[in-house]
Amino acid sequence: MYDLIGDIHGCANELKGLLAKMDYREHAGVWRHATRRVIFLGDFIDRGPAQVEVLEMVRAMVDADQALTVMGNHEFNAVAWATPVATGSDAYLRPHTEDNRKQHAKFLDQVVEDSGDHEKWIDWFRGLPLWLDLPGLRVVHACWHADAFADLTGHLDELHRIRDEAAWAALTRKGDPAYDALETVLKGLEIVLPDGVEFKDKDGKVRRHVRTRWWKDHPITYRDLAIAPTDVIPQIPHEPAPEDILPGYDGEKPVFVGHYWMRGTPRPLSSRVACLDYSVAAGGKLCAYRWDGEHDLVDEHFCWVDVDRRQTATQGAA
Ligand SMILES: [Mn+2]
Repeated sequence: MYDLIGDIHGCANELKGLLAKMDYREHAGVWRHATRRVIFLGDFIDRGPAQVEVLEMVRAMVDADQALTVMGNHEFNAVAWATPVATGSDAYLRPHTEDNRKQHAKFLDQVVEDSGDHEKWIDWFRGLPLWLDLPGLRVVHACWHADAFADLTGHLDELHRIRDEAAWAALTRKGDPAYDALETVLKGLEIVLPDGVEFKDKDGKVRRHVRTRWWKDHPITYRDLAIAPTDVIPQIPHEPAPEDILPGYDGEKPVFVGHYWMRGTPRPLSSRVACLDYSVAAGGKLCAYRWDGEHDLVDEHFCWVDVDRRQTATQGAA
């Protein structure tokens, strides 16, 4: 059976604490459990103090057949940042703007940009699958969306890994259907707000799209669907959203996601959907779900550790 672990973002001490709490033990650099394996939900890097250590722990478990993983949007962006648009070009699939560098700066510092280690980890990120459809459960970083998967399939191999350079170019090209599909799967489903409705995000940028609670059933209003800061929610109308706007979730198997910066006490989003990202790099929790084969998810199978504030502060200052 599997223990699923949400977004880690460089919080290595919390990862060790969570694995130990679930009775995993380290032998010769590999964390193992007598009878269980881990599935990681992606977003290993950016923000936190010990990103390379997290990567080493995760990769050692994957290489020793003790864990599976999917790609997070931060690993996708890291590859695009490090990949020139053409050989010898100084333009990259993810433009080297000040904002993009700022988001990625801690990783680039910790791994040392353009070092052999940087190249090694980028190569490893390239081989991570976008989703896993396993007997009894499903795993994806942000949104399980059959139409988006169909738009991506031509760019992926049979294990849902991004196939080649041409595929990376298509997935980072705005306007390409595969770009939108990738955004949905790794960053979440966004919808256009009704005519005339807009809001300012935390950076003061005017937004006409909002992230959605894609797992909700119809009928539902725009406000109930929106994932937005508390002060923004009142600006989003209680107007019914069009019926075809959400994929819905067929509920055939439970699906596990990360990505959504949840707060509070971990519990399922619905009987078949659980988010395991509880904002560890922003002072929250590192969260797992101990899956025993059940079809309906239960509160009691969540397991978490609180952020190690003392260690984060010390390493953050270093
Ligand atoms: Mn994410």
